[in-house]
Amino acid sequence: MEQSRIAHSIGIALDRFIKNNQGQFQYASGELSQLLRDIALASKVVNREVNKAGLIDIMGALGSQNSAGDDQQKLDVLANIRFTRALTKGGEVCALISEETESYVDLNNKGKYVIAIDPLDGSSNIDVNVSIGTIFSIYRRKSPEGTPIRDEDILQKGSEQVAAGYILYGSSTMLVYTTGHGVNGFTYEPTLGEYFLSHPDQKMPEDGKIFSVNEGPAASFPASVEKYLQYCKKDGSYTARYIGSLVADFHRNMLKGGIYIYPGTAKNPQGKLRLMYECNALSFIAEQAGGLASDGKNRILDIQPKALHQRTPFYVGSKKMVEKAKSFD
Ligand code: AHM
Ligand code: MG
Repeated sequence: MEQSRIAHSIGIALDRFIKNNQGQFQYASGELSQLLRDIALASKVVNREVNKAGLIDIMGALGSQNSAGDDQQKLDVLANIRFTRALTKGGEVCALISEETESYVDLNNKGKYVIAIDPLDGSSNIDVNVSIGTIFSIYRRKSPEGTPIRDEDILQKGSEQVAAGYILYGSSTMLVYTTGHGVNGFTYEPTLGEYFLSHPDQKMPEDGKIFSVNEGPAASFPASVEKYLQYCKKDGSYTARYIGSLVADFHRNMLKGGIYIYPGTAKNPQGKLRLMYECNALSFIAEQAGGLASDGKNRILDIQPKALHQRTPFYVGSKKMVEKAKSFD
């Protein structure tokens, strides 16, 4: 009792929170905790670079190099380098799946964990000073440590995640994660360089009034999505909010109650979003917060991935809204 009161005290630093809650994890050996700390550390570096984005651009335009003498890189590539470096040094991860690399990257054969990451999501917003995010899913490898990575280690269902989270680089920077025992959100304090618990045991409102859909390609949406959108617009009681950064749209809907939909379209019949490093993590978090995530028919977490960069239609958010959207099928 006392332990859980301390563990959930608003204002507790992320490191201490991870340590206090380590015992909740079935295989508690400290490695998952270290892995979460590695991600948090890399996210601070990325946050610093995101905050300097405009300046980097100016310097980039002058053809300058950074302090290490490297040519200036695009932020999403840079973020991939930062996370890969942190996870390589940490040693807990055997294989890394990233939006930025065609096939998975072998990190450390002895590592127990596999990570799928979108290092910087929201590419259309990176250059225009609008919120962007990092999304990550963590799995335990299935093959014995020290042996070569197998497909079964990489292509795991979302229901097998042992932890997942996101970092939102917004008006403030937040790290939100779950290890399957609820969802906790931490806000970054830049002058102290530390995340502090600000949103303990987050719950998504059961119902909501926000729908987040890019209706540009609506002419090729499935009829069921069209009907649901008409339903949302029927009496003016719903409101549309769409940032175009999945993490930011998801985060707002989790706090306020809402639904995010990216259905199949003529351009992307399977939707635009990637199952392994965009949808699975947010689906795990949504369910842990009392929400739902579906491809319109099936639970996202039950989909068996067949390829690293597989796409899926994505409906995520407040339970009643996702159920309602599915009911038009
Ligand atoms: P990205 O991985 O290239 O950044 O694409 C993913 C992003 C999501 O963050 C966002 O929800 C979606 O693409 C927006 O797509 P659109 O511009 O088609 O509305
Ligand atoms: Mg992405």
